[in-house]
Amino acid sequence: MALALALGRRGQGTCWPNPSVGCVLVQDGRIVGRGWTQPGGRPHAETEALRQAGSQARGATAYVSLEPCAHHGQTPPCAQALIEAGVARVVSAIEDSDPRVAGQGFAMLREAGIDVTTGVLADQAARDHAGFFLKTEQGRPFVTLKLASSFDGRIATESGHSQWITGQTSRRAVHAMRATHDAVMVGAGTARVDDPSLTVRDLGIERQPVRVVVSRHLDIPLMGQLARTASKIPVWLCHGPSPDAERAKAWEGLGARLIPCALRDHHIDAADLLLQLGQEGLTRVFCEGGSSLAASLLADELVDELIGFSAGLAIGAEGLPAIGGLGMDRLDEAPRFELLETRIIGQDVMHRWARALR
Ligand code: AOF
Ligand code: ZN
Repeated sequence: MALALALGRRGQGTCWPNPSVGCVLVQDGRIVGRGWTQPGGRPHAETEALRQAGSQARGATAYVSLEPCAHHGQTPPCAQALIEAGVARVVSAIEDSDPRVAGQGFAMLREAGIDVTTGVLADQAARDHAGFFLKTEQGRPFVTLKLASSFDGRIATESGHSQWITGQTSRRAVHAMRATHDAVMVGAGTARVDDPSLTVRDLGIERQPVRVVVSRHLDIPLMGQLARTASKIPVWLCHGPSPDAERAKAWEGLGARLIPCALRDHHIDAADLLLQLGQEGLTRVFCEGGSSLAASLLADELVDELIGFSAGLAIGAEGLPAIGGLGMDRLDEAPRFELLETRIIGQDVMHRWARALR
């Protein structure tokens, strides 16, 4: 199962709107098939593993990191494929939250006389599939907020100079993290000041994450990196009601998708923003600031994982803080996180935190 989970994680960032599942087929203590969900979400993991195993699947045990599906989608159900291949036993990590499956995959297998065990390494599976579960259960994707800052939590000097606070090794690690998400998201301020391309570079990946920019007025330069590459790598612009018509037209002409979102207190409502992204099929979003977008996500407790890269320099109080105002009086109102991991990366410290459940 640990191997099935690891195989499943290979597809993270490439399978949305589907979960990234892994499957291992074992016959007499020997692995006869391995598979994971393919780019775009199909074929499913089981199909891949069964294809590899061929006739050796008969009598084998299938380890699957999610309940095998029971519905007729664009392909016949995986539960049926496992039955037809003559698999003797299915070990699954966790039930599927998709209402078309939810327990029915297990039921189909049991009815066919297959021995079914579930709940194996369920905690890890819940974490790996968190984006898919959030999307099916709450309608929003999993949100990772990554902030690279000075020792004193600043992301730029007063004049906006920010390149570079963290080192090259950290920036490379960030590219690898981007690749495990369906989309990379920034606020309009960051898009204007940094002119980022928000792509994954130098890692040999084929499928780029969607680039999401949140801008109430669509106030994003039409001459920058995002505009230049919008016809090749998706750019989605999340904007408020009645944006500037000319800019909207220009961006659509460049190939960007426009996604209207609701406002709250004159800003794009973070909760609605994420619901819109969930509706579009995203399961995992990697937000890289800036400080206002980070603050609105944190204020609404919509950050599931927080990743900090802290560098050994001090910028001081005039610098731009990593996180904008949260307007709280007491510490018990502060969003809390639990430490998952710390790592030294080059000269920087990477720290990863999970949203604490209250
Ligand atoms: C599996 N194995 O590898 C994955 C599963 O649109 P479809 O027909 O591809 O079905 C998508 C649903 O299948 C998705 O919502 C989830 O319930 C399940 N994903 N199931 O047996 C897999 N990726
Ligand atoms: Zn399936």
